[in-house]
Order: sequence, then structure tokens, then C-alpha cells
Amino acid sequence: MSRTNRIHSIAVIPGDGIGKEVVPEGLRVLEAAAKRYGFELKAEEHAFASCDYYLKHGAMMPEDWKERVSGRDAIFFGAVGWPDTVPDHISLWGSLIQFRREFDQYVNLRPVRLMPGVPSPLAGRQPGDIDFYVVRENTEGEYSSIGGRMFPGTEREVVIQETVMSRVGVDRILAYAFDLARSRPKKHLTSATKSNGISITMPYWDERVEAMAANYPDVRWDKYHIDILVAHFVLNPDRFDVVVGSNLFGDILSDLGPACTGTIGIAPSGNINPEGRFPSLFEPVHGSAPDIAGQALANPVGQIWSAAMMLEHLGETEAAAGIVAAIETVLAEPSLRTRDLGGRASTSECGRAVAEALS
Ligand code: GGG
Repeated sequence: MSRTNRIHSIAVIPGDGIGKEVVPEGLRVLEAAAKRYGFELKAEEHAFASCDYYLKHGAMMPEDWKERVSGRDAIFFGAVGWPDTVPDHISLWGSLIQFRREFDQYVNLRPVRLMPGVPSPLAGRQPGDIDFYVVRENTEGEYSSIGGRMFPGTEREVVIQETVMSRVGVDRILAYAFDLARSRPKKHLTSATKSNGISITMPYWDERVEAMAANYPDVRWDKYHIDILVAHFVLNPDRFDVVVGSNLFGDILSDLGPACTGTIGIAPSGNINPEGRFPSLFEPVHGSAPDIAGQALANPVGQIWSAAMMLEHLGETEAAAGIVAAIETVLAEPSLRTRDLGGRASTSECGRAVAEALS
């Protein structure tokens, strides 16, 4: 990490679909931030981890992908997936999931915040009412490659995929989430479970939550089965502070949360290796959105906010706060919003406005 010399070297991977449209806006804002806050950014762009690359090379990434990016301070990622040409499970497992696992990015941190000026689809909610984090376990759980298909294509076909929960894997994500809850004014943690129906792994998850909670007497905590938890996200999002879930539950909750704040288009995320042994990866929560790709309709704010999370991770806290403030300024102005928020601004008009608000 180059926290002291303030030269930050990042690998840039636009990926597929709207990733190619929103990443340039993220870079535009990063460059404006570098100028304004006096750090240097060295960005190297890669065309791999995309379905175009797969079609040319028969794999999502080159064999030496790790060497190509491992010396970087962080990875700035757009989106992956183009199901017309490559099945989604091949593109995802061949790229993002490789990064998360090989670089031990076991925390997927996903803030959910109602921004000033953005109309909430939930009646009567004001900015400040919805402000929480989803902490998603990012290297195991339901995203396991253990399983198989027997008697494929026959009437006897059987398909099995195992869920993996290791003590190390569960405890480290819970410790991260409890630490985060402890650092916040509300000091409250909610655990997503389904231990009534999933009778082996989820009771284990609950057991570890209870054991971990004993180390954090100052943090209030509760747990909900995932089915009622999603209902509370829609009906009472104001009650949450830090929500921790397994890989699958965390993924679902972190799409639903931002949808309750107006649009998933503004939601950022960090795939973090907290120990700093490997580069962390920052990407918007949304995917490649083939339905709107190439039409300048994509909201760049999720990518730009992810840039702010990346700078925070790199120690540029003032610049990170400056970007979030610039996002708030732009979102408060209806004419600068993209279509998903009822506005008419194009992807680059919105991105340029954030960069200008920053300088
Ligand atoms: N920018 C995020 C992205 O491309 N996501 C594609 C996707 O389907 N992700 C699933 C996941 O995060 O597990």
C-alpha cells in the first residue's frame, strides 16, 4: 500500500455491458479527486475478465492474471456478464469469484443509504432514516464449487451443490461485522439466517453469531430468518445498522437495500481483504445490465461511490468524503439524475457533473 507516498496504483477492469460506460466516469471523478486532494493515481486498464475476452481466448482471464494485478494497491472493477454469448455462471466464476477467492477478499461491504434529494420509493422516509451496511461473506457459503451432476440428460438426473461454512470463514466475517457495528453510533447488528429450514449450516451460523456476540457486550444484536428479514427491509429499513449474512443472503439483501433507497444504480461495494495481504476490489453492486447497455442510460453513481470506497481503503479519507459530498450535490438536482431516478441526464453528463462538483 502506498498510504504514505500518496501514489496509488490501480488495476482498472471495465468488464462487460454498462461496466464499459460507468468505469470511465469513475476514472473521471478519481482524476478530479487526485487533482483536488493532491495524490497521484496510476491506472492500468485490462480488457480481461470480460465476455469479449472469453470469445477471443476461450477463458475469462489469462493464466497469469494474478501476476498482472497483484502488485496493485486496488482493483477498480465495472461489471461482468453477457449471457447472450457466455453463460452467467461461466463469466462470474471465471472472473469476479476468482478475484474474491484468490485474493481472499472475504468481506463484501455494501453501504445502503438514502441520499438527500433522492425520492425513496418507501413512503415518508427522509435522508438519515435509511443508513446501514450489508456485510456479506464473500468466499464460501452457498457459492461453493463442490457438487456435481449424476446421470446427466437422463430421467435419473441428480444435481447436488454443497454449502460450505468453515469456522475460520464464519468467525472472520462475524468479527468484521461486529467491529463495524461497534464503531457506529447505534451499535446494532442483525444476522440473516434460515436455521428453521436449513438445518445444518444455518444453525451453525447462529451458534457462531452467539459465540461472537459474547466478545461484544456493547453491541446489541438480533437475528431474523431471511424471509421476514426481506419484508423488514421494505417495511422498516430504518431499524438496521449493520446486517451480516452468508454469501447468498448478503447478495440478495444488498440488491434489495439500495432498491429501497431509490435505485440499485447508486449502490457501491468493496470486496475487501482486511489484512491488506492482497489487493481489494471495488465495484458497483449492479451487474452489466445488457438491457440498457450502449445507450448512455446507465447510472454512474454506483461506480463513482465505489471509487470513494476505494480511496477510503487507500487512506485518502478526505478525498473519499469529498466524492460522496459531490454525489449528494448532483443527486439533489433532478436535471442531473439518470433515468432510473426519473431524470434525463446521460451517463457521462451525470459523471461530469460529479467531477465538476468536486473541483
Ligand atoms: N458489478 C457487479 C457485477 O458485475 N455483478 C455480477 C454478478 O452477477 N454478481 C453476483 C455476485 O456478486 O455474486
